[in-house]
Amino acid sequence: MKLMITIVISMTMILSSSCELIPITFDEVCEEGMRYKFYPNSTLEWEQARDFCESEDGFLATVNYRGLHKRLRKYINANPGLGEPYGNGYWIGLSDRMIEDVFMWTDLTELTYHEGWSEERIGRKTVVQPNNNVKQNCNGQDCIQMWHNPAIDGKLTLWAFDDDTCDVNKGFICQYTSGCEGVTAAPL
Ligand SMILES: [Ca+2]
Ligand SMILES: [Ca+2]
Repeated sequence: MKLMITIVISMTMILSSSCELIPITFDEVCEEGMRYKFYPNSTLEWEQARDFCESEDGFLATVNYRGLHKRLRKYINANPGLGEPYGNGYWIGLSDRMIEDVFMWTDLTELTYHEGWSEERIGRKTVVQPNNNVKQNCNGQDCIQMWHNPAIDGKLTLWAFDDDTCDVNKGFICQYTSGCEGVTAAPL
């Protein structure tokens, strides 16, 4: 039954709009020739997730432009199976592990999309990420997730960027350059 619902949802998304990501299975989507695969039930640390993606000839997802970020988060919100990843988020391939506050993707290119960071109001305070929080680990936070922020639960989750401790276990998104040949989404 669940499988049927998943298939129906996927088919609906294929037919609904050419502006949507193109799903392959419910947890894989194509965008601009790239394939993105979600691993919501993973319990890997950032480095383990990175190595896993590389062992599959991929890499931890590079989400370096607004249109891609928006489409990925819309896709997650539209698929119940993706909405509650282990550890409240998906690791992506961004970190400041080498130099504090210099955020780089796993291919060592720098972050150029800066609007993706989480910004939340808690009471009168606005908490802006990255905050390199040292509460849980004195070394701070150097690995980036697309965050299912529990503080804004109930609203449509933005899956905005947040730095977290690298040895936390959570879901992740791999990106692959193969598997989407011939699949074209509408331009942004
Ligand atoms: Ca940091
Ligand atoms: Ca943080």
